[in-house]
Amino acid sequence: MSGTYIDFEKTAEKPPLGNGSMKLLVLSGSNAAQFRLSSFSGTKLSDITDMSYYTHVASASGGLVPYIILNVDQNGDGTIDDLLFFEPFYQDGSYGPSLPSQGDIMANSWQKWDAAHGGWWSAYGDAGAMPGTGIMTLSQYAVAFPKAVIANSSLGGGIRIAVGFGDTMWNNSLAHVDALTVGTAKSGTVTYDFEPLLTVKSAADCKNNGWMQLDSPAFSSQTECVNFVLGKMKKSLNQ
Ligand SMILES: [Ca+2]
Repeated sequence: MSGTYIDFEKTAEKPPLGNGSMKLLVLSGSNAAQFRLSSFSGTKLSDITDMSYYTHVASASGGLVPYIILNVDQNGDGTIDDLLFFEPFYQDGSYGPSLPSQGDIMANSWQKWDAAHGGWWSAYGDAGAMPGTGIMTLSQYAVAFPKAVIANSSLGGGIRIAVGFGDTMWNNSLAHVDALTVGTAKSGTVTYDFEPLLTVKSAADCKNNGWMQLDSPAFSSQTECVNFVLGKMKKSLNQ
């Protein structure tokens, strides 16, 4: 473990979906922990209607909240030309007065961030999108780059939720993320519910559609689930 950590775990404070969420921990801030989603490569920025996620941070100081990085191919030639950053810290209405105010960052509280309608900045200042008061929406950026699409790289998916990459100020940052939603009018909207893997412990777990919730291993019926538990019991009796 190189100072960063991602896990899916049961979350003490009830997450927006289910019982669990994705834990992101950076011990040494020059490292980063990131989740990468590859399902939207080739999606035009101008087609994105939904992009939101929920965060929960242990500390509100410094505005250090899991942020989104989009790998962007500006002209559709297959090469990544830019990285766009959505940072919750800039979404309180004071940096982009024409953008919706999404409130201040609060510690120990689940907060929703609307990245589809919030402000972004470009790694290279392209389209004039700059950190702070230079943030703009994806659709404003797409005016300058109408062919711009999300692009996966050889390292992973083109939509990333990240912590770190910011040196010592990120040291020992603990955050949780849940309910990442991405959608376009054409392909519909998908919400990702981050949950720990659930393993069957007894035959009772299989009943009342309980088998449908299990994923380590997953089952295709209650019978299959019960047989798996009975098989394990027999095996332990034989030993
Ligand atoms: Ca969840």
